[in-house]
Amino acid sequence: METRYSRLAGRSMAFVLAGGRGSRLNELTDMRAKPAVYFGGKTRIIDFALSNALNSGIRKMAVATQYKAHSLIRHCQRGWNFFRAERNEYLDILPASQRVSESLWYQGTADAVTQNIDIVDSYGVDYVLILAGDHIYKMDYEIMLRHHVETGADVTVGCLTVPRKDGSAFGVMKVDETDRIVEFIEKPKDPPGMPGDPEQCLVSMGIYVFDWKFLRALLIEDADNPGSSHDFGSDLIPGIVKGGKAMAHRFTSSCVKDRADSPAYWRDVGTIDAFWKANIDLTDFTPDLNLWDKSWPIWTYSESVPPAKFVHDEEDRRGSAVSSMISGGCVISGTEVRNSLLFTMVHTNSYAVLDHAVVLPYVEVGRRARLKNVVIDRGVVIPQGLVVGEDPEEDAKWFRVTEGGITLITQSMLDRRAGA
Ligand code: ADQ
Ligand code: ADP
Repeated sequence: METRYSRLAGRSMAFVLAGGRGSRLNELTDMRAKPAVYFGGKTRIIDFALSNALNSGIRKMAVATQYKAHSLIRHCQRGWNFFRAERNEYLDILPASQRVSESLWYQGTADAVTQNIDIVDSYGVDYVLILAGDHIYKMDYEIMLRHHVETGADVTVGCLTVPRKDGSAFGVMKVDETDRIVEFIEKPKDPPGMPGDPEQCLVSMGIYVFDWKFLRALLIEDADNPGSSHDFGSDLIPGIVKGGKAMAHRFTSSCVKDRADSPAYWRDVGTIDAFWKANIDLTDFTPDLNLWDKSWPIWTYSESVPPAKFVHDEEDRRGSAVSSMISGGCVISGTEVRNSLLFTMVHTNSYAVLDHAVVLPYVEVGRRARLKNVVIDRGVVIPQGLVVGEDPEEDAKWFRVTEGGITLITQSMLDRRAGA
């Protein structure tokens, strides 16, 4: 019978790459890195990768940060500080800090690991799981580690299928009948379709398992290569495909504990439209992403706040929410909330209507505001009577209206409007 000690997770560390900007999230990443962007009411994007690692049994983690890392670092310090070094559990935050190299930043994703080789060495692990800190999914990495060990691969690449038209944003691969990768092209202009399914392509999730000894040697070699951009997707993985053994590990529903029979959920919430939709989807009757599963919790830093409160105002208008998720600390006073997701400590006032709204923490919604198909940034004060989502031309004068018709509202946009 399997015992805890036979788990490969106990001999592994997770190295989370969390330095990317995520520029397609526009003003949502003006002040914070993409992995620190809020998602799902209580959590931030990075909590998914870290929770997957924790739930898989990994107790050694490092988070490499660089771009606008302040709120990300603060979040990790507040929410992920329960590791106990005396039990060989570690979570290190590794800002690009010129510790080793003279260059100011991590040059590419592989360089982020190279600059911290000594720290990985100190963990004494056999396997390193490289993760991206900016995707929403649940995955048991123990299964991927086992696949890696069973096939004796040099690297195992997590992969999934996407429509071919979306393939250019990814590393795209071709595999043989054993799922050995025979070709890997980073962000091809014209991605190859899959045999038998030409409108789909097999793409990298940007997550990799390596034997640490192998990766360590490869990183040292790569650091000396002036022609390399020191990036996993552009340099290291294509190199291994040519000269070694790279295996594809398919992300399917059997990689997810609770929903073995439903399609595996994975989202890159890299645009405002995708971010809005993935949050609003959680208000569905049966959302594809199950956040209610106690066997696979998404851990986070959670403020101590009172439960959400719904009040009839003085004029007896009902504060109500239907098909919505309302987080702790919210006060819904005389407001009608429909198909919306409200994060912690959102306060709304009488006669206001929120419809398909994603409202980040600490937002105030003034009386008679009507907001539809919006994303509202943290801490925004919505003035009384503001109407958004009914006249796209008017909205576009002040706010960011996306291709998909979603309006992003930040405080600086409102200040500009108020000053005009
Ligand atoms: P991209 O997502 O374009 O492609 P990248 O921008 O390198 O890759 O980001 C990967 C991860 O590393 C992100 O989590 C990002 O935040 C982080 N990151 C980026 N630069 C970093 C740096 N210098 N230091 C620390 N962290 C950094 C990659 C792969 C593709 C794959 C997609 C899947 O290269 O092959 O298909 O991920 O999304
Ligand atoms: P992010 O915008 O990435 O969420 P933080 O959550 O760390 O960044 O903080 C954003 C802003 O909110 C900061 O200006 C901070 O001072 C403020 N803030 C953070 N926590 C609270 C709180 N409990 N009450 C009021 N303001 C807060």
